[in-house]
Amino acid sequence: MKDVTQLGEGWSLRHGEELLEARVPGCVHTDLMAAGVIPDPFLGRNETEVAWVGRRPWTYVTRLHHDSPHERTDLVFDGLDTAASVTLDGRPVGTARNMHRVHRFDVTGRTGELLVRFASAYDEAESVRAAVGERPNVYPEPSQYLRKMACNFGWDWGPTLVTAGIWRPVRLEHWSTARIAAVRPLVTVEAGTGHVEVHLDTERTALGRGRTLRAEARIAGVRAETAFTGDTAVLRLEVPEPRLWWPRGYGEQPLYDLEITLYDDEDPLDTWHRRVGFRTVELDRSADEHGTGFTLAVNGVRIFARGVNWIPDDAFPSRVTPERYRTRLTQAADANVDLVRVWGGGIYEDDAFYDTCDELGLMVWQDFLFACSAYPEEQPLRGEVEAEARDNVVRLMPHPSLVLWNGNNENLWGFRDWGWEPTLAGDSWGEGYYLGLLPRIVAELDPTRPYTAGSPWSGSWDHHPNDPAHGTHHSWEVWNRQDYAEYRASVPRFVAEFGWQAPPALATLRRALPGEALAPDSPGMLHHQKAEDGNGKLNRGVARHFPLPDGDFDRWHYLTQLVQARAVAAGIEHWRSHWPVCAGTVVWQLNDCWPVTSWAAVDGDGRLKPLHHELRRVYADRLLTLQPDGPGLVLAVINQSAEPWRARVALRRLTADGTVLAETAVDAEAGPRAVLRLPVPEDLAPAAGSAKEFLVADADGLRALHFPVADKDFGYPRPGFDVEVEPVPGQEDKVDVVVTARTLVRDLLLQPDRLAPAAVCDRGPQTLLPGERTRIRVGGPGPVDADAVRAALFCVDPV
Ligand code: BMA
Repeated sequence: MKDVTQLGEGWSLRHGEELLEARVPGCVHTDLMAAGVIPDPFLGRNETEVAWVGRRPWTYVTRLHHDSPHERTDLVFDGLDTAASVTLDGRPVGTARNMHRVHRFDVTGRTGELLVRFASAYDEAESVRAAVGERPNVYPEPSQYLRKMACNFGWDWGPTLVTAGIWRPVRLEHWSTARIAAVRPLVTVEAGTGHVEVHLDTERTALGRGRTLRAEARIAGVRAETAFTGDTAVLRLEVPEPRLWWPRGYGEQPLYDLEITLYDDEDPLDTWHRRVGFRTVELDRSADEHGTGFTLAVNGVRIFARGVNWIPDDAFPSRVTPERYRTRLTQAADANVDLVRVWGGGIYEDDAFYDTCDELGLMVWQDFLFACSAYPEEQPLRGEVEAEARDNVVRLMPHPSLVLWNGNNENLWGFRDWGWEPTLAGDSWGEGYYLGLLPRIVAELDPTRPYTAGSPWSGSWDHHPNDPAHGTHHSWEVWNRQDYAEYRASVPRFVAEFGWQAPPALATLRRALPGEALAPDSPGMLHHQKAEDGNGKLNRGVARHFPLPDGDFDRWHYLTQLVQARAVAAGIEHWRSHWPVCAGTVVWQLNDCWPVTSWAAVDGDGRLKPLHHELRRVYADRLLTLQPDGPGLVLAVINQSAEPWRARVALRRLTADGTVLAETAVDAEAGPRAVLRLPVPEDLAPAAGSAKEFLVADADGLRALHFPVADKDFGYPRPGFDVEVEPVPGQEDKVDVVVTARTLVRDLLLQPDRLAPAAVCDRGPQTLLPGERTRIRVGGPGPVDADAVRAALFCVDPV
């Protein structure tokens, strides 16, 4: 039987004459930090100070002892970042130039000093650039000339910290006769029967060649076996009436253990195990009267995808543990998200990411790793791209959560719109990957899953790649140049990216910018804002709705966070109200990779921004929203559950002081997974341009509001409310904050980290009418009284 030894211990990093203790998996930056050689690059402006690290070669060293009776010993690196040469006892073992591949080197009978020498990623990229010629890139960095996480070179939310290191586990595998090289389970469901077609690839030693071996597969009490003499075998299993795997909110997530064993006579040589799930997935891209759709269907149920974009959770991805993946993905699930798009400027994530998505019922859309630049198709890149795609398609395809492969991020769009086409003047730029190589690999290895060439992509060059009427669309004009209300100007078929920035939680800023007198433009705040004119866009976004606070950082912070939440909600409420024409929204972005002002809903320290709470509301199965529609208003009753929603909707036209001017109740029934759009009766709609009236719709504990004018023009009263702090019986680490409104209180928000850095609460912005009361549960605030709570509460205030 194959025998595996992990090689995580006993590594050192050479730093001049010194040998520093090294972590494997890890990277140079984290080792240098642990040794006190560099400060934490995430704090203050240290990023700039440590830029030299990425410009140097680095060497990792350990001693390799092994003594095995097996015929073969392989040294297997799950991830080398990036340009590496490996030697053992002074003699070459192999080289690597791709962070996204597994490297396996035959080291049979060899021991001694093991060195892994990394060239600077810049040197490697620049030498490839010199060989293949320069290509356009949105960022002034050479990220497209080597196969390394692109955002490592900096992004509009990420630091430039160019890493090197053994970033995934390394081990020795000792084996004889044959080993399992790859297993590809093709899982399908037909007429209630589950089919698993297992494609097995093996590697044999010289002695094992030509020998008759036996492979056995087991799942759910069903067994198949086959004897074979070549390198490959196919086993077919039929599972009668398997329980189906569903996205969360649609059903359960049953997972089945699939076990493969390779035998030589009765002796097991190698085994493989994964959990798989039974479900079908289709992507409907048929043409209709609106253009070309883009609708996912799982087990035949068509789905409005409630998505978020995922970026690497740490600028040093080797630090992300399975527990951290679980925490972050649980935060997504808590926000009623059902789809996570792994964005192409990052990595193929660790298995723990996809395991967690399988369990939580989060559908995964996986980009191939190409983002925002023109990628050469010449060698040595072409071969690396092919090898990396094969490795990762095979690794990820057992996961039922994986529903879609996507060729790239924004490169088809960039070619057409961002001046690349003329600059390239016929040079290769990646089209051959997205429209040729990658779909061929997916069709060959993973034919049960859909592939789309890019995001955005209209389906063909017949339409502009970002045409909202065809396929996927990225909606960035609004954040860049317009008011968030402009999201309502179009109904794209699928919004794969859109978003709005806000600063992280205050406690995150205080930790990241120690000692700084915080201001929107204080040095650390500007350093931790990477977007082009980011603060200008933030300020203009606020100023369209509120007087821009002058010299009041806390209010600026509240308003920017509030506008972020409102903006994203405005987009989602509008687009969901147009299901099934629009079949999904994928918010840019769920998470951050360090403490930064960004589009994220969860900040770099894992704290929730108000947007996270808003997502929970607007991504819930049931959503009530009021939408402008021509000269009037529409009440959209949105129901994504399998049951009809029979709602009695109370509509009230109110004045700013709470006087009811008109009211009515309408019975509305939205069918299963359907939207009902009802015109608001004319006498209920507040007069256009009125600074005094607004409309409230309430049903089943949900509320929708419509104010005819911007907040700065509305006649809000000075907000008045009472605050009480109540203990929570039996839960000493929690309190309830009870707020009772004496006036209209708009967008009341508790920022729990102001009470204690680790405190959390269960509510985002909420609007109370005079006399209404809300209860906000706070976890971990420590001893607090009403005054402390008041200092952490914000709301819209006319002065
Ligand atoms: C999209 C993404 C990222 C970027 C984001 C915000 O284009 O694909 O490249 O971070 O917008 O600008």
